[in-house]
Amino acid sequence: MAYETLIVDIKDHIALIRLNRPEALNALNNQLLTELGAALAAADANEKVRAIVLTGSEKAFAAGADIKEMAEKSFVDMFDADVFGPEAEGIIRTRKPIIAAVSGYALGGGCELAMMCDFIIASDTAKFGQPEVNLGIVAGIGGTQRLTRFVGKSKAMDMHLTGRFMDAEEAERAGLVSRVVPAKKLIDTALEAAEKITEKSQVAVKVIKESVNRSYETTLREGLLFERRMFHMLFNSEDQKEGMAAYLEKREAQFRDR
Ligand code: DAK
Repeated sequence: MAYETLIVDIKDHIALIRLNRPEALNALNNQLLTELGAALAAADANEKVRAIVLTGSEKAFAAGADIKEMAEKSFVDMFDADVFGPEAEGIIRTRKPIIAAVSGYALGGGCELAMMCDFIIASDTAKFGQPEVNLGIVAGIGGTQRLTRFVGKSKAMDMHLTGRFMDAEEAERAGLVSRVVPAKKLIDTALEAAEKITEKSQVAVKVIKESVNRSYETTLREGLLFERRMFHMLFNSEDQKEGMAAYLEKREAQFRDR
């Protein structure tokens, strides 16, 4: 499928999806979110793809929801169309791992989009923020919920109430991003991380993604039970037998995703 707001490149089991609205610092308009949903669904359905890297430009991962598109909308317009509801659901429904490679601004919906991915690798130029308060609104695609879980109440309140930006170093310290690398190495680092994932058993990879995400959805007791049952279940996979045999025989495992 041809996209106008994305550049999609599939190579060696990795789908690299680049947001591409440079004239608006990759602001998330309806078209971009619809195309992103379609690209993620296509990557999820493509047997060749085992991991996804989502990125923007050097200046901006995404500077938020498109203010020009939203400015004149009424409550009923937003509510009736359930703006961003189905799009966000589509992103988090993706079963393959998504790494956000963030350079420059990740603001408002851009920060929320990065947080919907499975982990974030940031360049040293990255700036995260939830500046919706400056527009007289609140975050609407998970910012008050996800940022609070990533960085705790105090920092989340600070970010949402003052609208200040967090640089990459602070974001790493606070646990929002998994690593920070020089801007020039961002895409290579994200692709290397994705490649590592592609070498694993894809059965285990999917179970791990579901299990970690379960920690956000349930009590600790239920989450521990879910994890333990998943662990038990994987002993029914060929990849578990192969992974353990390879370890004992001191050789590389040859996973078959079975
Ligand atoms: N929307 C539309 N256009 C944007 C944009 C945005 N969010 N951000 C930047 N642009 C456009 C600028 O208007 C400018 O276009 P022209 O004026 O040249 O036509 C172009 O990108 C370059 O931007 P600047 O000239 O401003 O570049 P600077 O380097 O000077 O500044 C900046 C970069 C990122 C600091 C600045 O552009 C900025 O403050 N941008 C706005 C950031 C922001 O407030 N983001 C939060 C948006 S609100 C909802 C769910 C979620 C949301 C809403 C509803 N529902 C469930 C209903 C989310 C809301 C948001 O994300």
